[in-house]
Amino acid sequence: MKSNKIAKVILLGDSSVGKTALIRRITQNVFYFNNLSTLGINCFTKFHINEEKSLRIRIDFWDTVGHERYRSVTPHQILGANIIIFCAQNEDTFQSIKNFWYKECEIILQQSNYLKILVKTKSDIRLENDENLIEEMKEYSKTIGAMFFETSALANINIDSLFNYICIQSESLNLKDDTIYLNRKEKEGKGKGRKC
Ligand SMILES: Nc1nc2c(ncn2[C@@H]2O[C@H](COP(=O)(O)OP(=O)(O)O)[C@@H](O)[C@H]2O)c(=O)[nH]1
Ligand SMILES: [Mg+2]
Repeated sequence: MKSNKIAKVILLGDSSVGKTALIRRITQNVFYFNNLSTLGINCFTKFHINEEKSLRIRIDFWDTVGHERYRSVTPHQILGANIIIFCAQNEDTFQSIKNFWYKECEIILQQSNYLKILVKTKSDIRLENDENLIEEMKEYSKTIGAMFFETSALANINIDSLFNYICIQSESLNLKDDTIYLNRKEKEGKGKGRKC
């Protein structure tokens, strides 16, 4: 591959909206009713390869490992993010996106050009006010310039569409290089090394 890149994806939203389940479904195609996985591992990876463009993108999905319970986002978790997926399941958790998670991201990421996605999770569960909520979420995504998806990790709804969207959009984002240079000359020649 001529070009190897890394895309940093962060999922944000209140506790229990289904962020971990979404990551596990996207990256491993599994679903667990009780996600013990949040203990320890917090980054899951999936590759996007475009043979025609000779491009390989390592897409890292970062889970928020319980901090969301205290609604504390530390800048280092978010800094450098290329894509933010805001996750909400119902009216309350959607209000949290508007009043907290999105605002916090805008403060931390400021002028950075990051891709925004708004996801309504657990769409296998029908809620009383679902139609209104979906309309509200669509409207809101337009105002913040986000793409909107209704997903279910349990029923595997729209998971592929979401991942495909991430892959296609990643190709035109300004991503970090993931090329490992074997010797210094090669690195100096290209002017781009791997920063760890
Ligand atoms: N019905 C349904 N339940 C889900 C779905 N995704 C997650 N859950 C359940 O919701 C709970 C919280 O999910 P989790 O991924 O841990 O939420 P997180 O705190 O945002 O990471 C767990 O009991 C999951 O099994 C879904 O798509 N549909
Ligand atoms: Mg979790």
